[in-house]
Amino acid sequence: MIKAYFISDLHIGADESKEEFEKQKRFLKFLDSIYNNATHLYIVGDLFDFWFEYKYVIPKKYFDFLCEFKKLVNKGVEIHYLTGNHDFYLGAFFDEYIGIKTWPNDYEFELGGKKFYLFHGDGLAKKDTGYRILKRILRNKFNIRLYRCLHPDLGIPLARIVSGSSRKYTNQINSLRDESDYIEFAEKQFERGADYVIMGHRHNPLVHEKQGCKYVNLGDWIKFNSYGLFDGKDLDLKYYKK
Ligand SMILES: [Mn+2]
Repeated sequence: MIKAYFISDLHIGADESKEEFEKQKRFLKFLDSIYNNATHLYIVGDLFDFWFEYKYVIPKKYFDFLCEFKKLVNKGVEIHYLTGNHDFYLGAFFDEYIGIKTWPNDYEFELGGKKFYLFHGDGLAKKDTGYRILKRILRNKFNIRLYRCLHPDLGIPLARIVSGSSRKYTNQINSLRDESDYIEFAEKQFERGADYVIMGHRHNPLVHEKQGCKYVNLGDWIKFNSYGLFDGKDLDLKYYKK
């Protein structure tokens, strides 16, 4: 029996607020609630508000979540993690130490006879030229190596500032509430043969259907606590309630 869960845009570790703490608790409960039936878990980007992989250290803030994922993997749940614009550099840590497969861009696969296309969705909006340039800089190998030279006690807080302003910028683009670029992109994937297109980044849960194909935007866990669930027959957008 297939129970595949899809989540995105949790932005764990965004700040020190009470809301952030509540969100983290909520998400840990969610992970606990799927422990008994999940077969797959797909993280479609921006799980952490900031993840950058150093050679020797990992941020202690995320320890609880990494343990939960390890528990799921040990139980036999297959976990995939696509990079978002906030966790843009996932190194070998996830695969080597937790058993999570990471994908730097999009990821296509077949499950239960259906073709899935997954992508975080950053840089898709035509108005988002600024970000597309930034993405090239952030993902440049030389720049990554340069950033790694910073001590994590400096590098992580610095990245948090950048990450915070990037969140504000994305919110601005998203607040236009123009879904047309995303729908157009999803329909292109339908034409290429995808049954299901799943994205995030918009922080706005959405289901768009066309000729038996479905585009689901996963929303976020800041406002909506939304997630996708594929039970082997159909894909639905759901909302987690305690
Ligand atoms: Mn995003």
